[in-house]
Amino acid sequence: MADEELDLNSLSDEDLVLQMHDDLYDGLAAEIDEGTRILLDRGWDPQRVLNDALVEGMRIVGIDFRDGILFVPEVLLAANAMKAGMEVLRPLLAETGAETIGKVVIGTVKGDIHDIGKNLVAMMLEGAGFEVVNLGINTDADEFIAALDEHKPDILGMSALLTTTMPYMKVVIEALKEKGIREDYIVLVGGAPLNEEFGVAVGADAYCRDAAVAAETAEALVLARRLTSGEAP
Ligand code: B1M
Repeated sequence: MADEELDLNSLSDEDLVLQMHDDLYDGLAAEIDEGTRILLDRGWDPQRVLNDALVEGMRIVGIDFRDGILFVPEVLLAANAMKAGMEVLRPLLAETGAETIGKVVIGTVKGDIHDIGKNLVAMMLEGAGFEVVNLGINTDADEFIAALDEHKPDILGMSALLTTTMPYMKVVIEALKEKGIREDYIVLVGGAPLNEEFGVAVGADAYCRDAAVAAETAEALVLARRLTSGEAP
């Protein structure tokens, strides 16, 4: 096939990004790794590579998944390819000159195995100077609470990608209230089906639309809390 011979380096930036959307769709992890490196070598900002090549490619996959054109096995391959690109970007996105400004425990809630967005949030938080304890997927209230007890973070972050799993965030927050520890933590929630209203309804401190907003919000709320508690920022 002609595609197998394609030299990604010979493509213009625009064509390379379109090719990466195709490669992500086809679950070609090695090509995504290579394309990501080429764009970085050409001077692209890591955030631009992430948004234009990877997240946009995944958006296209999501549309065909919704419409029944792609199925779980194919989407898993696409997710795997996306992760290959994210691994190249990870050290750059998590690069920070700043000293540690706080700690975050984050996980995808019970019943939900989507982790790409949550992992991106974790990377951006690291980039903003947070130490991140990533609990992974399918995390229940007991696991969240055990991690809070163990790591004593400033922030609890929860991710959900399914309308069926997002209500579990309220279960976790209620469990924190029952234990009398809700106010010990800033609770941030995010995930594609959520919105501001939902964040308020479940009793979170903030809903974060994307990874960049999560990092900004985390920083702002931690600094605000330190100022009100009289701690030095
Ligand atoms: Co799933 N899936 N999936 N899936 N999947 C969606 C979410 C869906 C919208 C697809 C669709 O129909 N269009 C749909 C949900 C419908 C709904 O509930 N309304 C869906 C479905 C139905 C399912 C299954 C039920 C399918 C089935 O089995 N029949 C099943 C459920 C499995 C389960 O969890 N129990 C399932 C399975 C899967 C795969 C395993 C195949 C795979 C996941 C692989 C993985 O994550 N390792 C998968 C994928 C990849 C998707 C889509 C295509 C892409 C998700 C993604 O990674 N987006 C997705 C369609 C879509 O969202 N367009 C879909 C890219 C990522 C960068 O964005 O995750 O939104 P996102 O994260 C953003 C923000 O949301 C925010 O910041 C991130 C970065 O900017 N954010 C946070 C996220 N978490 C945050 C936490 C925070 C803050 C911000 O904390 C502070």
